[in-house]
Amino acid sequence: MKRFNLKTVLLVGAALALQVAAVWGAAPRTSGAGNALADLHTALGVTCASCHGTAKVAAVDDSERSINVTCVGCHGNLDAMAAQARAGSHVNPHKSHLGDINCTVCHMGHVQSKAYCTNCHAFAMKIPAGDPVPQKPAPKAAKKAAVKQRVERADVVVIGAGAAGMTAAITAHDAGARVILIEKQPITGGNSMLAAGGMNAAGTRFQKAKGIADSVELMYQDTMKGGGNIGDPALVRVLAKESAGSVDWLTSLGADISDVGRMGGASVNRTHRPKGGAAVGAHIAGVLKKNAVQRRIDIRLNSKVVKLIEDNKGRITGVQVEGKHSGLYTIKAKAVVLTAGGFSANADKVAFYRPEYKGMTTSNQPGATGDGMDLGAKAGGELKDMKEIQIHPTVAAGSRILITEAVRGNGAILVNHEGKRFVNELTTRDKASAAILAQTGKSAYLVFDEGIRKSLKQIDGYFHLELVKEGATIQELAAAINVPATVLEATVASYNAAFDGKSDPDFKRPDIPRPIRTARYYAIEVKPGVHYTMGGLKINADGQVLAASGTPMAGLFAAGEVTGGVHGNNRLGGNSISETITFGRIAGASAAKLVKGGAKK
Ligand code: MEZ
Repeated sequence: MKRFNLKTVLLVGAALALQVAAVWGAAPRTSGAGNALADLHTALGVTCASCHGTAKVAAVDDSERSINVTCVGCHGNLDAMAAQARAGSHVNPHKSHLGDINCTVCHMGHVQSKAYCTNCHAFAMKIPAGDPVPQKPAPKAAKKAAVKQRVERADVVVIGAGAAGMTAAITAHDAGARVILIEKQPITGGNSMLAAGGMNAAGTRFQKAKGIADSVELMYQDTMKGGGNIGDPALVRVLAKESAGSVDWLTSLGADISDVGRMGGASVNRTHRPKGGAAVGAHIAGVLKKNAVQRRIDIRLNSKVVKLIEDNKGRITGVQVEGKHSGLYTIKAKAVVLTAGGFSANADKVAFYRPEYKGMTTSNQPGATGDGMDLGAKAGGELKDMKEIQIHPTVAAGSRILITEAVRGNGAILVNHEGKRFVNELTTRDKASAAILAQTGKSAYLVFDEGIRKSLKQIDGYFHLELVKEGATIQELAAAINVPATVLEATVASYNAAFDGKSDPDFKRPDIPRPIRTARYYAIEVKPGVHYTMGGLKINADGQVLAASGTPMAGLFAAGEVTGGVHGNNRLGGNSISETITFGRIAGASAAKLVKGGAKK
């Protein structure tokens, strides 16, 4: 097949835009906007068969892997595309934390793509063939249901391919089960992909190497206290006890989580992240995906589970799936694991449970809509703590970009529009968020210096996204963010004195690892945003979903944010990735045990 350079394709495509209307009648299924890849390619004389193959034109698998092979064949892979980035552009969308994703995630083939970057980033980004265009509504599932559905079989179906799902799938696979991992979004990773600060674990080899004295009991106590002592003690014990083993497990799969820092509410440094302080989520999601692919686990993207299937004894025996291209079908399974995440990106649901959060931004990916909880509840699972919704104190103002708590952990302070500190920056998220919402403009500035910047690699990303204001002196920084210079100078001087004296009399911050005295000086305006939903399906320590009666539901397991009970009324930073790995391993192992006949249910 002829190789096209993307730049050429797009330039020629633009020049031919007027001709597109003329060829429209001859074009295959298009978006109707003249700006889908189908339109651009057709205008260039590229036939349907060039992309879809001749055997069965338009036969595209739900994961769109086949079509992606063709895109890559002509244009090169993401690395090749990233290498061609336009000079002068600081944004290189082909090189991102989303990892190795299909071209059709952001560029629409025929129907509107998800255009992931523009879902979260505030900067204007013109994505070729990525315009949001009005679409004809997709055919209703009910119509397709009229035709006989195909039925497949698996030992274990895992619903949701974030960290918990990929972990459960890998664990069940390694225990001998035949696993299908279903994901409604066009990419794997879920919210875990966006996790920034790190993974909490107590008593790890990395803590020991740094001389950090921690214990399972201390992590348990911190987690219970941070969650208002309403967390399920049995689940919190498991989280703390298994955490070091989960770090070892991830490390054995190839992850680097050797750097250790501190998050709010922790008594010691126990938040593990890649060396140099890179974001934890994209790294871990990449490692898990690679391991799942190496094991040839059947991962199906663009596939939404619409129903859990029960037998006449109430056992969960499979799922009904709606594939983007394949329509409705059934997978019969001996065990189903729900790992579909929380509902922070479902504004209606958030407002239903907490009307006061109506209209608030979220740090979550768009798929975090709570479908997994709905599926489990509809099948008889008990929901708990649904009103416990976490507001993260530091989402960059005017965006959905989370500014990781690790910036504060590594030394940054929160300053109000009057130039003053107003809270212990390492307090728990509920308290820090409430303190920010009480300030002028319901926002604050996160202030740090070059030393703190150098201590945490992920800060570079905030510069890249143009979220940072700066100055060569504190005075210059004050001018850049429009706060009184003398007040800001006094605030920083007093914080540096607290660092020198190892005590923070004003706000009782428990740990000041660095002062703020190395030019340049930086500030990011931050506002609280919906970050995490602590509530969800009730589970036991084996990862079994519990019915209202308290008895385990036969064949149904769950792990991660879809569950409730681990975090009480406030999750500690770093406990989410920890939960996904530990409970993902437990749910995967329990499901495999059921398949092998070793479990009660
Ligand atoms: O666990 C989290 O939510 C987390 C570590 C977030 C962050 O601020 O980085």
